[in-house]
Amino acid sequence: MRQSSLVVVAMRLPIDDDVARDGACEWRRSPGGLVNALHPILQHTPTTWIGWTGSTGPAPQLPDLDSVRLHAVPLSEEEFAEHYEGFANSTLWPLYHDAVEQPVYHRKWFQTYRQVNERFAEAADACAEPGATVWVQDYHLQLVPGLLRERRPDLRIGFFMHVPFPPPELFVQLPRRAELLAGMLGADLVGFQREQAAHNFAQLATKVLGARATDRRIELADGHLVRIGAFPVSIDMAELAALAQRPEVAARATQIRHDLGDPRRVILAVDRLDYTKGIEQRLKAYSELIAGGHVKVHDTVMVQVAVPSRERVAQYRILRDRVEREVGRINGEFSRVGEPAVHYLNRPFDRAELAALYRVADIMAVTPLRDGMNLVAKEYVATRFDHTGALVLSEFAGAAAEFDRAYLVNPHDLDGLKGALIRAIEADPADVAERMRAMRAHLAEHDIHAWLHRYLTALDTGETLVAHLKR
Ligand code: ADQ
Repeated sequence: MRQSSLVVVAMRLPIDDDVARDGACEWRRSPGGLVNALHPILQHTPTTWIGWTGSTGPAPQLPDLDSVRLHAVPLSEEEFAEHYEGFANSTLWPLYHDAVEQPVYHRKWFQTYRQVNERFAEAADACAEPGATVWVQDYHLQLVPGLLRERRPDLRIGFFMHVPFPPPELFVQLPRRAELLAGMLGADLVGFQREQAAHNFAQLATKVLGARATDRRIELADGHLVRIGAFPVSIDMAELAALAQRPEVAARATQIRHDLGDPRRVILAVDRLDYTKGIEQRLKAYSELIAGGHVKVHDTVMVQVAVPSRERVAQYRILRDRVEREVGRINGEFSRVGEPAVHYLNRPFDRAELAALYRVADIMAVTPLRDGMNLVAKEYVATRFDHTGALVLSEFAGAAAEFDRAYLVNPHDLDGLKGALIRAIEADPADVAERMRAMRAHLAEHDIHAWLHRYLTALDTGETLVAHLKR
């Protein structure tokens, strides 16, 4: 086994897997994410990425990816059902998103969750050289920092939560709440998307474990000190901006607009098909705008991209049926021949096609009911190099803490949602440009390279790791 001085531990390996069981399009798999940002480190630091391929059965031997060593962790069919679809995505995911769907509790699922977390911790132990830095990602692997610290007190361990971390009133529902908190507290640094999440975590450490905690640090009974804080994740703005400016992407954008009937305005939404994303509320708001005569189908069209996700989980199948029924209802009621009111696209696209779509969007509607960050909002801003385009953004997306110049909205308030869409549709172009400029300036300063630098600096990995990073 080759040992590395930096080990990233994430549920998924950073590879595109066409046969992925859940059909999900998660950030970990997007080629422009964390792996690219790690690039400047890789020439100097042997790095291993530990994760699952997306297929059940024995783990394959994988070739290095851009000099990152890939270490696949196997999952059996039963583990996939009980850890990934079960405890991670039917218990923790809904609970962490304000319980917008009822979390499901099964004792057996937690046992399997722990078993899979143990396997990831064993793999990290095997791949980490003495004194290495291990960076664990997200809610699928919350027990790994604790399990790993027991085995390897010599390691520097970071944990980052990509999804929201809920207020104590919700978290305390969890039957195994103390174990889950203690698992995260095995890390030296626990990072969240928003300050509020760090605050919730500190309160829980006090309430459930009796630790001494502030919003910056938690001191455990055994003297172990854990630093906590907000590290809002980001995207590679420069890369996406460059892609959006390519002539073939511009040509494709013109073609898409033409295919849409050259409408005066295009409203775009791009989501994983998930009940946290507020897709139904958004469609309803749009249909009420048509019904109320605020928008006319031939001059304002809506494009809803919704990539299938976690399709074997019942709540996701039910959502898909409901969304498709609503799209059918709206189109049945308001479309004219050759002029659908809603263009509904239910499949993944490559980055260039996505960039072309963002270029077409005069209004981008990002209105999740709750979201850790929401990278789509940042991707849209990255592609609007000419400072056009209005972003309608939910207050409940992590991105809202950074984009206070977006048209912010409470997506639970249907009239408020309609009002924000109308404000964005009717906005003065000078106001739109001024808002977009401010958001782009923020994003340029806070891109994925800055995120990585801030996190690794806070984790105190030593000069050798951060010295080579782009800022
Ligand atoms: P997700 O819930 O998956 O991520 P999000 O942040 O919006 O949500 O990222 C979705 C990604 O998928 C984006 O990069 C987007 O471009 C891509 N995508 C969407 N539709 C696509 C399509 N049709 N084809 C191809 N790609 C598509 C979780 C948390 C978020 C948090 C991220 C990162 O739920 O809150 O922002 O992790 O931390």
